[in-house]
Amino acid sequence: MALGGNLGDVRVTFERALQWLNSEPNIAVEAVSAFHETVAVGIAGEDASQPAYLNGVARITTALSPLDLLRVLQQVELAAGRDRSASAIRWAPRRLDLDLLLFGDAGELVLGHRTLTLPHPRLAERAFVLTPLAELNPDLVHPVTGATVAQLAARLPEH
Ligand code: A4P
Ligand code: MG
Repeated sequence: MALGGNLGDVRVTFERALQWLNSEPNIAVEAVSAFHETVAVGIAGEDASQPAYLNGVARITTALSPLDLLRVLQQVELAAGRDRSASAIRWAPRRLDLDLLLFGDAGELVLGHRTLTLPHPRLAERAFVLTPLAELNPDLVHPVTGATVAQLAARLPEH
């Protein structure tokens, strides 16, 4: 799971979100990366006019289906005060964004559902996700590209 946010005290929001998830009966938070400050990425690339983001990733064990887990993540986003009416503006600043990156014991699930795409469609190109993911699980294989997380992170363009 990816955590992102660029409004409010994001570190506190992340800690609360992780506590909330861990208190759910069917969810255990197993590992959490460091949180990194990152330049906002907009539709046309990096966008320094938006507040900087804090990003991290967490590994979760769950008995829930992917869609049920997504529903819980969306409840936590709302509880964190994310204003979904503002999300008519794509990639608007937000207090908390929780995305599913990979699912399955080896991250192997491939899913193209109306409300959930796995692996996350932009995982392979995003430094703000790959860098913390490579901290936790460098050897996970992206089931569509066949590359490991460490390989994908190494392929990112230099800034
Ligand atoms: N959805 C489909 N697949 C997934 C998935 N694997 N995980 C659907 C989570 N959701 C998934 O997401 C829109 C819809 O995507 C959901 O209703 C769900 O059914 P959203 O969270 O409501 O909206 P969003 O996050 O604004 O859109 P999107 O397209 O998910 O944006 P991204 O790709 O998450 O990008 N820059 C930096 N530095 N750090 C960031 O974290 N994040 C974004 C948002 C842009 N720039 C950033 C960052
Ligand atoms: Mg999202």
